[in-house]
Amino acid sequence: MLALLAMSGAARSAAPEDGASCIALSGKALAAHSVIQSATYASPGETVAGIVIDVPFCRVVGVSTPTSDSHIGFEVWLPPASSWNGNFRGEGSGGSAGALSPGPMSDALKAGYATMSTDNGHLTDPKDPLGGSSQAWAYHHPQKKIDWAWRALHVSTVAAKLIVRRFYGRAAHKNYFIACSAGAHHAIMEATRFPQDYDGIVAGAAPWSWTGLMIYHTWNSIPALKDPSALSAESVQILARHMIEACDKLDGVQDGIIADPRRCTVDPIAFQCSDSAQTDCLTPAQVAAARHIYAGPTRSDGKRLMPGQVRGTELGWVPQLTGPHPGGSSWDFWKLTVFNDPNFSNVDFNFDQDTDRALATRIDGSTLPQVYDERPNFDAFRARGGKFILFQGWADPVITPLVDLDFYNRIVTRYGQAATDDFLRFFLLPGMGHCSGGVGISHIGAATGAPLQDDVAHSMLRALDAWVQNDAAPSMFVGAHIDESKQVTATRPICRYPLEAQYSGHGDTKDAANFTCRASAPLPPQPM
Ligand SMILES: [Ca+2]
Repeated sequence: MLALLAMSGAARSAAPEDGASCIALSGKALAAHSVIQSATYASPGETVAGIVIDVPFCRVVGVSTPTSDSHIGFEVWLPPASSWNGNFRGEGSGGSAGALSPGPMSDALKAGYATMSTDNGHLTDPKDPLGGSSQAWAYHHPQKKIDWAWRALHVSTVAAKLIVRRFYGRAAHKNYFIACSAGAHHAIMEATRFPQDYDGIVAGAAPWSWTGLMIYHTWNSIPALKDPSALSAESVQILARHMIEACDKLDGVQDGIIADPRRCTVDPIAFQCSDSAQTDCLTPAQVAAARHIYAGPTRSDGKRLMPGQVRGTELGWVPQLTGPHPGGSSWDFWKLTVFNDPNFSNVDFNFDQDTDRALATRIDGSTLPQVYDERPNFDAFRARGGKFILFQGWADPVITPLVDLDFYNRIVTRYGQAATDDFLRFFLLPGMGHCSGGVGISHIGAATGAPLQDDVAHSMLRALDAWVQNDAAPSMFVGAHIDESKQVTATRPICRYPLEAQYSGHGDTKDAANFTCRASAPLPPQPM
């Protein structure tokens, strides 16, 4: 019955052979322990995975089981041969990534791509209070941990590319992967471990050291776990307002945005209440919490485990770092993924002993960092002509921009600036939050939001395609701030790091035309 319905839909909206070749995929086994569970033709107007689709396509649902403990779900959406642009695009997911990404897949489909996303080896339990951060699925399941860390995206990609070949009778001309946050972690895994999988990648807020990110989230959540008054909606508003007042003009433009927060080194002690100041100020516990979060996780011998958070991110701290289970994915990571100890609580995390214990933990014979962390080794990816656009919001309250910057600097150390520019370029967006949003400048495609225009000057996706296909590397994009009523209130160049957008000194500071990408002035000494 399902097949008949699918056939009738196909007959209405695409060549009959598309529907027939779609349904013929159903039940087919693929290499690498992958099988197609169903293949049905979807018609315009149908709701698929909660999204109303306005183009016809072949919806392929598959599963990969590279180990007996694995169950990696994935979907591949294939436009009719007549409207296929000849290319393939994988779409990443966020959080602990137990879900497909139908929204981005729908966007890829509309742009003519064959597209895929994977659940990374588990489905988020809708009843779990931690939602997408829960890791009950990982408890005593080492192979599922490996699936999540790097294997699921690879096997899903291999299977999806085989499905593309079967449906269209040929491989995609180019293969791209688009992601942010946890999906960007997977993107780096692909480029460094499986460089043949993708020709080009756009990835943002990329936690290259997942273990470091978990330590960082745990560290940042300690102050409010120990004293809920240390972070409140009111206190972070006071702190954020004072930081903006102190640092807004350091970038030459008074616009409410701290363009490069490394220039903002104010000690929050300046905003502590005193005999003469009793309002619009912070308690000693609130000052201590802010200092702790800016400093970043540090061992008792002074060794830094991860870069700290930057100033200008404070408004996003409360949802991330307060409540009964703060710290995002890190809440379940130690007890269920690493220590297999459901009684472990992050409030007891010892940044000396527990860090050592965690980093020495083995998963199927490999250490935790060997499974979860990446190294800046893009040798094979760049040798085969791979291109990588990395982006990060300067006001990301979830993943400190300094961790992407650290990774980028390691890549430049390995290859040199010129050789790095040939295969990987880094774009930092002033005032943008986690993958999108915030007070600043964004909207250059992918997770950052729809670009002002769908061309290489405005869209990272268009630019990636031009870089891969024509070797035209992107130097800058024109980004925007778009307000709640969807009005563009400012435009600004988003420059290839290490360049930054500098105001010419003349004309409207809300107009990108009055800025140019230039080398930045030396930074002040960084605090702590
Ligand atoms: Ca400013």
